[in-house]
Amino acid sequence: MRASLRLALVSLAAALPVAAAMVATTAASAADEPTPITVLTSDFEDGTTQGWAGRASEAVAASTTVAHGGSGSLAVTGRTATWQGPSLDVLGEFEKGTAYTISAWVRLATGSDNARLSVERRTDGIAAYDQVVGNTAVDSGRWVNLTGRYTLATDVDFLRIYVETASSTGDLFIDDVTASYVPALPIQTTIPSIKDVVTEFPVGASITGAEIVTEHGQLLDKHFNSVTPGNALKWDATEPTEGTFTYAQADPLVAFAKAHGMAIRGHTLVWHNQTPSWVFTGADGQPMTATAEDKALLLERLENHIRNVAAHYGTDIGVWDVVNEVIDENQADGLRRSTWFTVAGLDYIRTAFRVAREVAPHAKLFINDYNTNVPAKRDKLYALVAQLKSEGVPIDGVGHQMHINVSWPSVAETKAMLDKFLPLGLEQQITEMDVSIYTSNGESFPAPPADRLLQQAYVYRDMFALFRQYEGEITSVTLWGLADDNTWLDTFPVTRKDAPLLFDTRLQAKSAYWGVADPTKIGTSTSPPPTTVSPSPTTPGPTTPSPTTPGPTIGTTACSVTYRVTGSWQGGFQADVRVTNTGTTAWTSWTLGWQFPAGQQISQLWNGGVAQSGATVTVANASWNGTVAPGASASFGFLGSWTGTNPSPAGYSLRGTACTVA
Ligand code: 9MR
Repeated sequence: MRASLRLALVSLAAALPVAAAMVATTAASAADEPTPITVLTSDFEDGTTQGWAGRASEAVAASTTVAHGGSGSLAVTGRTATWQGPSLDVLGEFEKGTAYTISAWVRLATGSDNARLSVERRTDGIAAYDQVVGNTAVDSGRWVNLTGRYTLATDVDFLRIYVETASSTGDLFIDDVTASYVPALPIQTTIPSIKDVVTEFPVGASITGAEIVTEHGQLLDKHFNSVTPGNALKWDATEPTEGTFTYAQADPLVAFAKAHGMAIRGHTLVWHNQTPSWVFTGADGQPMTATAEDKALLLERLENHIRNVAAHYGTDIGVWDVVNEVIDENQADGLRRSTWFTVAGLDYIRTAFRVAREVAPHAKLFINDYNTNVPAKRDKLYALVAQLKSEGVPIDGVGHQMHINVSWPSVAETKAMLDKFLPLGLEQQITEMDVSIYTSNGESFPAPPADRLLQQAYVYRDMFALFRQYEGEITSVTLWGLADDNTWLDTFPVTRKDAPLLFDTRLQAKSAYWGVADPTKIGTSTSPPPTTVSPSPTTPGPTTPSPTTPGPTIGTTACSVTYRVTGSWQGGFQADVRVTNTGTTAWTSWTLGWQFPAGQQISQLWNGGVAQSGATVTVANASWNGTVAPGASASFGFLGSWTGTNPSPAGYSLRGTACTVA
């Protein structure tokens, strides 16, 4: 470890409260998250630059002119471009697949501007820039905090975090920069896979690079059989400058989907957002207007874009959102006044479908929009689709985004939305479903309230029950994200933590998941909590065995145990335990006991209920992994603390019967 970085490893366990076991409806995961592990702290209190450098010729130096905390900060002077600023090598600190929270305090020497926090990464000399925190107003009068999350999703040989400004090149200061992460929990492998439960249509998730690595990739693979790259196929990602096509973001996502046999929805060929400004700039360098010349150039660019992007993926992409969000129900004709429309009229839509059909004749071509349940919007969309169809425009389906919340819309309104389009004989897909826990812009919860999570579970239950009645007509249902740790709703319509998906921020099943997988388990103790917190010895939780709990049906000596420490840090560790039924009779429940040899203490356990008294640990099955057939196994995992040494237990017993140690 370089001296310039001070690695502050915080014991997870020491800070963890031991709480009573909770059911899904009593608390939210965010509140239960363990203390993050800090991998980087730069406070500039020692009079050095602590490894920070400029990105070019600008100078960085320790300073006492201003400081956020203590008396030191880092001053950056001599900037000649907005992208110049302080940067730090984090190649040795950041691991692929781990979600880091990066925080930095920024202050200008004079004036005001916007500041950004980003990561530059390079692989084999090819650079890419990932924005962690977007434009944030900063000035010379106060310190402003930039905090964002970053997951490295590719192998790199260069990795630096940096701060830049949007328009000015004046001197600036940074201070108290930290990067930390919360260790991932293993995914629950014994709960039903959504894709096995819902068989009427593929069930998908929108993904970024962060969703295909480590535990996220495992969760995606376990539950979903379709994916939609959330941003990677949009125009700004695929053709940032005219005629230069890049697939660096999307290719790994498509490769992952193919390797795991998942369908891929291509999103999106034409949209008014995330489209570079050059697309709408005329040959004269001016913004395009409704002239014949500009229209011809715009349609030519559109055609060239679709030919390249759709051809690049060929038959790998079976569905394209050809046009996205083209409806504005407040217009008499129902058509959004985007630059696409004002320059090219309806011809941009006609051209897009025609070219997409030509380049990807195998693919189903969709028109996609939000709020399609709202009658006014629904009817305008219907009118447009009916018109396009009557003109012979090759349109195959209607995509309903379904960005909804816990109290809106009703099932009846959603049913009316689907029924409206049935006479057209087109496919329908739910393309971007999420269920916000918020019902107004004024709300903001530090952690998702229990009643909202319960409401959300019922919404997922009722909506999926509805969708499943449309087998053959609804041909795919996609959620806009994999888990609550990465959702666009954290910053829209205001910045606040939302929790709109089936899995919580630590990838554990929420009641919402059970709403889809098995509604009988919503809000009962059989529903695994978002984060399973171990019961304290004096407060038995729902999964802790009571003395009267009937024991497992065990034949002869019948178990073997694998105990594996999967991660260890100063004072803390994570372990996986697998207990295998080596006997001849199925168990209907199980209780595993052991002695910790060196004072280890369990602070949090998942996929089971734990009681610890001194060195003696007893773990009982959770409701969903009690049944273990001969030859099969049940697994659970835990976080614990240790001091001195951390040896594995010497032996295990299953309700009094010794197990072999594998
Ligand atoms: O999920 C996307 C988010 O990361 C982007 O910042 C945002 C910006 O336009 O777009 C989000 O995806 C949108 C999708 O492409 C179209 N329907 C609405 C989605 C949520 O905004």
